[in-house]
Amino acid sequence: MAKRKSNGGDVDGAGSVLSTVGGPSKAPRPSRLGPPNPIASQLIEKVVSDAQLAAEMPYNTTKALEYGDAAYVPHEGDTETPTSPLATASTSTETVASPKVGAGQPDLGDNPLDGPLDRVRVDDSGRMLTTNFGVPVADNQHSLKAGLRGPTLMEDFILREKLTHFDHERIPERVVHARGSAAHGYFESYDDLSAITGAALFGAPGKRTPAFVRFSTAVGERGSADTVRDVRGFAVKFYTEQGNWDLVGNNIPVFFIQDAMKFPDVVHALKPEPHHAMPQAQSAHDTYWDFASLSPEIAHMLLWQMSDRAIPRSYRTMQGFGVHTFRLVNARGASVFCKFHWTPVAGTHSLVWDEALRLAGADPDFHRRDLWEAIDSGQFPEWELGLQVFSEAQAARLPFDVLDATKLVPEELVPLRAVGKLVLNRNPDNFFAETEQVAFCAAHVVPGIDFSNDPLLQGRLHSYIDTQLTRLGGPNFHEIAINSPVAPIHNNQREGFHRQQINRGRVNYEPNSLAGGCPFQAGARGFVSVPEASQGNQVRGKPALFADHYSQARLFWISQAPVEQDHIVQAFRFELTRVQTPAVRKRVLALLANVDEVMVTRVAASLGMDVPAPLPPATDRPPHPYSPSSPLSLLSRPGSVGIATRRVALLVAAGVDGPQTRKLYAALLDLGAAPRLVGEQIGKVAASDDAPLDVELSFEAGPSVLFDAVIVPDYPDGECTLSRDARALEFLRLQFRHLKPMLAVGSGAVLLRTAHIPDRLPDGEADPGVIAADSCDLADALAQFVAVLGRHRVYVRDTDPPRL
Ligand code: HDE
Repeated sequence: MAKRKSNGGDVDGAGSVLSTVGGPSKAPRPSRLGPPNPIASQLIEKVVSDAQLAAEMPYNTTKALEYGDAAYVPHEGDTETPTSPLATASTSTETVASPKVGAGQPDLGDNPLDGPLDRVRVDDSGRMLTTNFGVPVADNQHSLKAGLRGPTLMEDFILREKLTHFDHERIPERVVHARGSAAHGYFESYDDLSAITGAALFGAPGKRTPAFVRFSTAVGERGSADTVRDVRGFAVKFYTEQGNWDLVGNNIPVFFIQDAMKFPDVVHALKPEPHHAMPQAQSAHDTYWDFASLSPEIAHMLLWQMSDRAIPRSYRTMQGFGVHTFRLVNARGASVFCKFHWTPVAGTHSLVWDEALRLAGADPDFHRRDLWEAIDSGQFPEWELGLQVFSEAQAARLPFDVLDATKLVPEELVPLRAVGKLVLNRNPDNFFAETEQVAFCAAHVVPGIDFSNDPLLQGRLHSYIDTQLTRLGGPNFHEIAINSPVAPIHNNQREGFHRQQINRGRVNYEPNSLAGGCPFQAGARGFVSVPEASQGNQVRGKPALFADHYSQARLFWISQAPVEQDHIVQAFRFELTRVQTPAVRKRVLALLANVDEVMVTRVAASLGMDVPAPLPPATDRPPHPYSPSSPLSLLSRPGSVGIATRRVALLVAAGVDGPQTRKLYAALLDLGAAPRLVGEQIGKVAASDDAPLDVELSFEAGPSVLFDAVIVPDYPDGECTLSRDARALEFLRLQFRHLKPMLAVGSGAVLLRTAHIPDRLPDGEADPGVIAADSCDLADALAQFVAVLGRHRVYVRDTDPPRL
């Protein structure tokens, strides 16, 4: 080895420090590498500290713990701290700073991608237009041409960049749940649940965890209407300090099928028929009912799907369910089963089917708009999280298998425990960046939460990441801002399309000594799967209890209020009338014949058919005789927000009582409702006083279905021109038909009479939702109106066929 001294400094091994290949048998420690040079000094520091760090780990101290009994106890990886930050740097030049590379040297252990979304929020105020690479754009109106009338030039990199980006603006839509809307918010824990779960978000009373929630329909394409009959997705992403937990649930607590193997089949059957791509976002077609009637495990889901649950008034008035049985695990590794329930503070409310159909045309964005408007006006939607917690021994005593996703656990058998609330308090800044690019995954759980063996859930654990690889273009979708956790991410995964993280250092494997063992395995501090014993031979099949397809379908039916039962029968009538193949219709009736005799008789009669012989059941076991379960009725949860966010139309035309209209308008606003003046066209109408009213919405732009209730104020002259406008009369008739509260003040009642609105129910009783007030008892009438509106709809008015 060459040894040279110069200016008294030791340069032994300097050449090896300068080289990236080979070196002496003993780590070199020169004090300089030639003429004084700060970077070279750092290179020495880097090489020396690097060698020291590696030497700290003479062997893999935890290797033996990977085997045999020791493997049952997760162990933490061995780790050493470097003597200099440069030891783990990629380069000795990392301290060279610039406006692009920044300071260069990170805080050790830091990953700025975990930071709040502020890091990617962009605002253009006061800024010049630029290309994607920051070049200011002088002219955004014209392409570059050879002369004013000449051909466009290939050289126009600005035009090409703009068009190319535009050409690729779309990404594939979700294969299911393509249509959705989302919002930010937080989850607040009521208690310390550490006795049953190690999940940190439940760690203390008052603890808040950021959340992002996406609601969706399941079947329709991205541009389909919100109000179609369908199960709704209720997907919650909790950004916890232990990583992201995605509770990817639905607004119905049971599912169509029992095994992941059948998911592509049920979705294919539900989606538009493949030959002509119709119908859009509808289950009312042959292929769905063909599949359904050959898959009797669907019976329970069918009842929910045909109920008003499948046409919610708002995302804010839906329950949410985790559907599967999950496990909660405490720090000692003890686990219990758990079902998750979200209960809306605003109550559970639904549309009327005819209203839902019309809304699909009048406002396909009805639910998206509703969520946005409520949040943007500060009326933050809230849900309470309830847990049904039960032991394995309790589960074994239930009359069904808790691993079967077509069954629910009646609240009478295992009560709900309220453990926290979810509040949505911020709309997204950008639909695509947040709502479209958010990627939920049923497999994303945190320590303290684990899966059960539900064979539907087990299949989901695969699909969600897999689908994002195509939808979001590669394996780095976790770096998309909305998806990245607030918990630190540190691992040895590298590269792939669209990688943003710039990983420092040369180590991308574990075990290592060259990065002091980092990132080291977390051991007991990490996610540890419940040590559940598995036994049995390999088999494709289902447990015997899964074969009871009808007991809980019947439980749902007998738990419904009469009006809810009517709606179920009418929904079957609608769907099966649209089916074209008689044999399919008949088979559905044969399936329903196993659920309830009265129901199937009514459905058959509504189709002009006889009740066929029931489908042969898949088990000899007699059906379980459940008692009705009141929480299964939508009407059991009226909510506690009064008329907040309810949309109320005040029908105004020339001659309307101005002071009274203004008073009503203000009173509704004070109660949190959203009143609008609706008339023949926008613009001023002369009121009874000197102050004209400004119409906010016309009958054609704001038809009846957009409103929860209507008020016709007084027309002091007794003459209201709206009585000659068919649109106004239709408005009132549809309000009536859709069971909405109607208040007519003074001679406003004339308009109701012209529209033939009955103020009596068929049995002769007064309709509580058709309220006539003389101006003198306006306060009482308004109070009655508000009370009825607070209960959502006037279900006692409901008749089949409708009276108007
Ligand atoms: Fe999904 N589901 N699913 N699902 N699911 C998807 O993931 C899948 C199931 C649910 O707002 C997809 O990112 C399989 C049950 C919601 O982004 C996909 C099976 C429940 C959302 C997928 C199921 C759900 C999805 C499509 C049976 C209620 C929307 C795009 C084994 C508990 C999440 C995507 C959002 C989305 C697969 C069954 C709810 C393809 C294979 C049961 C709310 O991965």
